[in-house]
Amino acid sequence: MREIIIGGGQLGAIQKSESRAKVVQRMLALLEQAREQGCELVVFPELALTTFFPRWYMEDQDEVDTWFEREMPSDVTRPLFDFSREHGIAISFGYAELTPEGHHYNTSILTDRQGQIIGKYRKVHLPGHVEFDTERDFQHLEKRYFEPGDLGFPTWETQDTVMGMCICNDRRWPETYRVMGLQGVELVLLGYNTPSINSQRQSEGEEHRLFHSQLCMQAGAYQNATWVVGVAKAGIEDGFPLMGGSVIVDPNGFVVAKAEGQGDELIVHACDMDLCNFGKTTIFDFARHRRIEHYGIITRQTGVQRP
Ligand code: CDT
Repeated sequence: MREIIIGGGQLGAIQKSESRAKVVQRMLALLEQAREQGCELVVFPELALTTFFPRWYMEDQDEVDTWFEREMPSDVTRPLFDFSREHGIAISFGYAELTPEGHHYNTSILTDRQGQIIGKYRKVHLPGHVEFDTERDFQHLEKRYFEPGDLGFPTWETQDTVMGMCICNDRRWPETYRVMGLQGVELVLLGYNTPSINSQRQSEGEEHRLFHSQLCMQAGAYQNATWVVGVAKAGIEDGFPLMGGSVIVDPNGFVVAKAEGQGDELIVHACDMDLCNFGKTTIFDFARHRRIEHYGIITRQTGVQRP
């Protein structure tokens, strides 16, 4: 048995006016709960340190850059890394990254149990749009503020487990999980900020959105025989609702832990990484069963070409 006690640190709403320092205090409170429950790894949401700023249209790049982190750890986030080291709890969380070369990414990092960053992922599937869209009930400007990630979907061996990360919209794409699956991933960590309503189709409400979110994570877990930990930033941010629904999904696709509310909430499960072995050596033994001679279109072609 290779057990890791994993916490999903769902965050409730973060208002536009709220400081990073205050959010870090909330994350530390969740980490303290996680410590009491014996967690060895805690996963936080996408863009965990601030409100979901891509809902706000901005033209001034200096203003945009105020939402980005130029270093990690920074003075304000260092207490998270200190807590990780002092208590032997690895952490993963998302933030907006501004590199020294001036690139903007929607990023997640993973530490080891000594608080050292051992993995970085930059979001590949950026949803939304570039310009202000008058047809939408609210904006989703990730394509304006971020560049697509340039690191692919790497995996890392840590805590005797192959781990990978993806971010929010990535969870809807089977390619995300399969690229990591082909590197033997046993634990996929992901955070999200998902509006409770579709800005282009009001009839698509929260129940519908929660269903799609969970459907994707359960499918990704089952089809790659991997654990998936999906963690929301939820609640109403300056009048705009984000859904909750944080889950831990086992390698059979079953949900084994689920958040109940839309506030700060820790979900916990003792995850045995050896549960991945059966699927990986039978129905999803890729080496024996995949037929790559028929999959070329997946990397040759982006959009649909009808017959
Ligand atoms: N943050 C993020 O990626 N949210 C998207 C919303 C899609 S609608 C533009 C998601 O897939 O949940």
